[in-house]
Amino acid sequence: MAQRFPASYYVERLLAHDRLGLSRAITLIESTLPSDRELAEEIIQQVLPFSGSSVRVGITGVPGVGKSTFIEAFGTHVTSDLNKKLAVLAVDPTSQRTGGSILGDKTRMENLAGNKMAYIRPSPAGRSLGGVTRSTRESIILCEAAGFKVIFIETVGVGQSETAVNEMTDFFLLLMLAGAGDELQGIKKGIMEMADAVVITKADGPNMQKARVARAEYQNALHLFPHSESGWIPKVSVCSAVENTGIREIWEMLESYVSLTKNGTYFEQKRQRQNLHWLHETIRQHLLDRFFARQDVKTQLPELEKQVESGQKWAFAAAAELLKNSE
Ligand SMILES: Nc1nc2c(ncn2[C@@H]2O[C@H](COP(=O)(O)OP(=O)(O)OP(=O)(O)O)[C@@H](O)[C@H]2O)c(=O)[nH]1
Ligand SMILES: [Mg+2]
Repeated sequence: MAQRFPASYYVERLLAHDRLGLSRAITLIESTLPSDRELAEEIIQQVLPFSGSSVRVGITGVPGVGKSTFIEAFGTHVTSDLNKKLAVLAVDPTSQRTGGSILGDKTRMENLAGNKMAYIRPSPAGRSLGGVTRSTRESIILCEAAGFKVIFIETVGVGQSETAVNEMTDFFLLLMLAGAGDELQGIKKGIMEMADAVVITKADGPNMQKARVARAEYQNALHLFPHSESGWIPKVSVCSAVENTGIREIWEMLESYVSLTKNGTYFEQKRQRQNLHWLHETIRQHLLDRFFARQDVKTQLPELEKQVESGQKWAFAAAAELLKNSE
């Protein structure tokens, strides 16, 4: 088993903004061992009062859209031009690529990876979506306690992980390609609806014109969605991470969102709602895990599944049969 320290060690190191301490604390919260969980929860509880003061930004888009290159350029702007400490985390439950997509392509983030103002942490490998989201959610708190003022959470735009990332961030950025075909490139309407901004990537060279057209199209598409109670109207921007154009404007947009929502109560209320979401989500997940781990469920379920499939038994009756034992 990996080396463990008393809770006070992690708390002190985090509050001293020590990177090694942060890495060790994240490794601990990624563990599923019951003794580690207890220690992890104690640490999080203690640093909670020192968390919350960052801007949490979700970044998503289909594979190849340019997320890593964008994070490198955008992150360099945040750390080098704005002098803000940045943490980059990921929710990537599918990732088997050398322990996570972020480090897998370290070459695309060369600058950030070697930057003292930036901290990059890949998604824990080989875990379920529920496991990865819990770790990332807790890592946000640890990074904030360790003095990070901006947090990017990257995810791949292909499934449920966007919803989870949307539930842990203040601002949600969707990266899109221009002219890569309709159907919004397999991005589901629900994901578009979550976006606070759509960023059209690779707006350089021969792509420039297409990017401008796409911008107008997406702006129209976003207008059709119901307006958010925040009063924010989702924006579309274009950028080139390679030529470093449009990057500064995206940060300015983010700042105008933050000042708009902090001007009233929306910013804080959204975070409170998210906390409640994680409370309920954790309870739901725990009950589900316990239910499916039960011996009687494990033995009876396969047989009931067959009967339901063949029409011998009614689905609700079969479910009731299993559930009545837990009441
Ligand atoms: N011309 C141009 N190419 C870009 C730009 N950004 C990224 N690319 C290229 O697009 C390809 C994919 O970029 P990545 O940053 O790896 O994309 P990704 O979304 O992280 O991809 P996955 O990690 O596979 O999901 C690479 O070949 C990049 O060099 C850009 O601004 N302009
Ligand atoms: Mg990538």
